[in-house]
Amino acid sequence: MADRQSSGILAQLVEELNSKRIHVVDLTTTLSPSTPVIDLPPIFAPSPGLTLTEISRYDSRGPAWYWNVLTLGEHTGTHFDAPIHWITGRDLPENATDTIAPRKFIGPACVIDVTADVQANQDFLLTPERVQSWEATHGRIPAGAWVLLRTGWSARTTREEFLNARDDGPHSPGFSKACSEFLAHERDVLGVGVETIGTDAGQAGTFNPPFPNHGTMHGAGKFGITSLINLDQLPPIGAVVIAAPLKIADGSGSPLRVIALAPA
Ligand code: 23J
Ligand code: MN
Repeated sequence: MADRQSSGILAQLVEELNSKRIHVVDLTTTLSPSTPVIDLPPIFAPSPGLTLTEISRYDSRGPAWYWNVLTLGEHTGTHFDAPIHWITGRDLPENATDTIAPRKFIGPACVIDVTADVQANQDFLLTPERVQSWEATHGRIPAGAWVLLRTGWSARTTREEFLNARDDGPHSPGFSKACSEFLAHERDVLGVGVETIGTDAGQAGTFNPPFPNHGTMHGAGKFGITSLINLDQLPPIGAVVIAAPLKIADGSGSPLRVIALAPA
């Protein structure tokens, strides 16, 4: 009976997908050799973008098959940040791409729209107060939710616009340290997802401490997802995100396909 009921829920899910009452939103950018990677100060080692090398393409190297070799940094394009990525998460249990419990790859989405704020200020930081005013309208962020920061940044399609570097470094929105602490500790989120190249603001290298969202989230065993698109196709609550990184042994993250199930 229990089996019947649970398979009934899943059969209903398939039916809702078939009838388009639930639609599948692709939150992933296309991964290509021109996908931008984060531009750290030159004193730090850079992460390489994607190189695709052909093995064969229906030719003498393989007459009936086409395939490539990928070379890329783990943190390229739409990608997942595991807790082990940051020094604050280095000793946590189940902190790498191969050891995170797969249950954590599925969670409800809370989408916070700050597009107008970011239009006025490219360095906009989400604050706990702003999250609480969102909660006053949409309800409390449940434990195990993804908080997706909708900034409109994915409309910036050239590398220059997307990285938005000036003489004093990159400028893009993110989270205040207090906000990351609030989401990790007061709300117990799965993590945060952003449209920008990293889960910290462009200027976060100059913050004290530097990169506070990485330090806070990963120190609390939480995740990050970057370079999301199509967040404007999600409701503030009610969508479910599926985000499973590659099972790289001791991996700090990976490119992935991020899918949302959204009510039509
Ligand atoms: C390394 C150092 C700083 C940052 C990052 C990586 C990322 O954003 C990343 O992709 O995790 S801010
Ligand atoms: Mn990353």
